[in-house]
Amino acid sequence: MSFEHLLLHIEQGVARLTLNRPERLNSFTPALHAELRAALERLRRDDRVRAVLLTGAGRGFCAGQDLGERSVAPDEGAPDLGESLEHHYNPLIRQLRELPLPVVCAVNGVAAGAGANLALACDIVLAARSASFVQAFCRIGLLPDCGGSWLLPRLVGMARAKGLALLGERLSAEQAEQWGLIWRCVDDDALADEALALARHLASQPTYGLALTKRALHASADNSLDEQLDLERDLQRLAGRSEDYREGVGAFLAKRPPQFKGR
Ligand code: LHQ
Repeated sequence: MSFEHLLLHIEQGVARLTLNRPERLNSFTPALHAELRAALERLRRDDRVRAVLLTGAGRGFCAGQDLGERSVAPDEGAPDLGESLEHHYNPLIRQLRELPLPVVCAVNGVAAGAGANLALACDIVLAARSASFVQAFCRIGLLPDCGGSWLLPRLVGMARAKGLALLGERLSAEQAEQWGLIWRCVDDDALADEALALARHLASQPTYGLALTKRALHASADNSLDEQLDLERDLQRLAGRSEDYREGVGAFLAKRPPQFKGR
């Protein structure tokens, strides 16, 4: 499978996906959307792949929608941006959230608009110290999309979510870490290695259990404690039937490192 705007490299259980339109800060076009979704679908079906690492080429991570495609002439009718969300962005965010694999995002530079919220939709977000997050939507008359209006208040609380979304100021990676928006901010020259090491670690872990963990945490946003307890019971039942659970307990009792197969 070859791509024009995306690089895909699979090694040691990790699929590294690199958004590759650096001259436009890896902003999204329909073609990039189509490629990224096709790649994620392929990874979901590939048994060799047990973790995904998403990053950007060049000095930015992703500047959201390519606005070059969006200029509207005065005599043109209003565009239907809802169509773009329905057909491109929303399926992408759902696909990432539902992927039964851990997704690490290495934010190598600015993440703006949909690019910022794409990063936040990943499971573990590392960012280079020089990277930043911009809810740029308000600067062009839009509201946060790609799940941003749902995720931001849950990650950083309503006061900070409103500040970010209504002001559209750059938030540094360090501040993002301090606020709990991301997992960790690391030195620029360490980002690629640390992100890969993290993804490789995750790829050696009980993949099915991690997928169930993702499901439970996502569901918690809308569940009562009672509902969540029931869900934990049901998912733990499934986890307990996995080969990796058997291996984990066996290895613990035998005082040896486990060899998880992801099943
Ligand atoms: C760009 C872009 C860009 C094209 C930088 N497009 N060229 C969903 C539904 C449907 C439609 C609408 O959108 C959405 C979701 C969204 O994502 S809405 C939000 C769209 N994104 C933005 O509004 C961000 C626009 N970009 C910026 O504000 C800045 O470029 C940021 C803060 C990202 C980076 O600033 P700088 O580091 O100062 O870089 P720069 O502005 O100089 O950009 C570098 C180049 O990249 C430049 O091209 P040039 O030819 O002058 O070198 C920019 O024009 C281009 N670029 N973002 N989204």
